[in-house]
Amino acid sequence: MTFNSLSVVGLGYVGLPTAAIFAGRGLDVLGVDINAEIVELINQGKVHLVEPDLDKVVHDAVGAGKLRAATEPEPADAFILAVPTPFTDDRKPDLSHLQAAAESLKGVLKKGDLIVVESTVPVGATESLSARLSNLCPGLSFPHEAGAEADIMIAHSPERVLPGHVIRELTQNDRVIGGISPRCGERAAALYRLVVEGECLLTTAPTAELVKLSENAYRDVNIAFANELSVICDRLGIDVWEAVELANHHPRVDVLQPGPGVGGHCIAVDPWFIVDSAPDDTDLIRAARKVNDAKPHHLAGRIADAARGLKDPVIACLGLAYKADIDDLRESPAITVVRELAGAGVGEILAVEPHVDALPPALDGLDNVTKANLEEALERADVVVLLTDHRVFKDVPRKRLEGKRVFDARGVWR
Ligand code: SAJ
Repeated sequence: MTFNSLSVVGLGYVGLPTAAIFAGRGLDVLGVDINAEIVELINQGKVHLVEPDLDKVVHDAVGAGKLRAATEPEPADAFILAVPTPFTDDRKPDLSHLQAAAESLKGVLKKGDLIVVESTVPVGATESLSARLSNLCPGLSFPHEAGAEADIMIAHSPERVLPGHVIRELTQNDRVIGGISPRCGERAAALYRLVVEGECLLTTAPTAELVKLSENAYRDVNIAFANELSVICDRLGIDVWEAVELANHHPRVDVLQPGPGVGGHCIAVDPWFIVDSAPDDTDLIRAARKVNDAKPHHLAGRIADAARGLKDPVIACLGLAYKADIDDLRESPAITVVRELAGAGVGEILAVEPHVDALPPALDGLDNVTKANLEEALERADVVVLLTDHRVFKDVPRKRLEGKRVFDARGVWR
């Protein structure tokens, strides 16, 4: 059976491009989001996110009549759930958005439908979702009980796209697909093969869940190594960038880049889902989180020490986004650095972030922090801190930094 219609629930960084790409392949796609403003914008062919090429893909799909958005789901052959799965204050997975998204399908599901969970989830969550839905839909059978005979098929296929490269990676990356039963996996693979040029790799739902978490924990551990090295280098008076570059000439060494810390809603969050599932067996993963979370404090401390030696210093902090050339401020270490500097009360802080219009709530209302443009900040600053390696900052002529105290947390002005 082919797929004619698809519904994507959650129109964020992953859901919106996914919806638009399937629509571009000819499926009738409904994007569902609880935010009516986002829905209205998309129906006008516009987007609410900064992601290269996304605006064109969405504009074309809406213009061709293949992509619509609504606040409530409608019947479809397949449903992709791509809603946030953050953690709670005590670092436990918060599955409330995912559960609400799944439950919103109860009135529209019919025999033969496929549901794919793309959101990152702890091991076991996809099967639990099947059990929850089964309680809500007594007329239908679900795969955690009925296996291959189930009316509804459910699989986990974690998104793996890199913000900033989403459109390309959505089609080119290999895709891990874990069905609750093998039939569920096959059905989900048939859906993704419509758009994915990479391989579709079939496994069980719990394995797919752990694979996704492991990918991000692996990266976190490796970034933690680089960040720990940078703290050691600060103590020993060695240029960490040069040390990393030289070490990477070894054929079996590939140290990642140190930075102000690790941000975003994935790498700074997902390792905790593994820790939560196996608290006694996750010393390394936990230590990496600790090292990466400590990095903004280390950096803020060094900047504050330098600023204390100056009279009424102006400190320009370049970048609030968690990484280059995007507008995403979630879990951003840059914001932690600015906040801590503000708390230290060592001078006036000018925060520069060309990708957002206003200061985020974490900084808004602090009386020694204002948003500034790059030109003004460079003009007035005694101390310049590069926190995010946006292209526009990399291009700052080195002459503009002369006579100022510079903290380059990304190593781009060397
Ligand atoms: N970072 C460093 N040094 C590095 C690399 C990254 O400090 O050498 C920092 C970045 O500045 C940023 C953070 O780490 O603050 C994370 O950035 P990232 O580019 O490594 O990853 P994300 O969070 O944007 O996207 C990750 C990706 N996962 C992996 O590369 C294993 C992506 O493929 C996932 O789809 C995404 O998480 C997700 O949604 O889970």
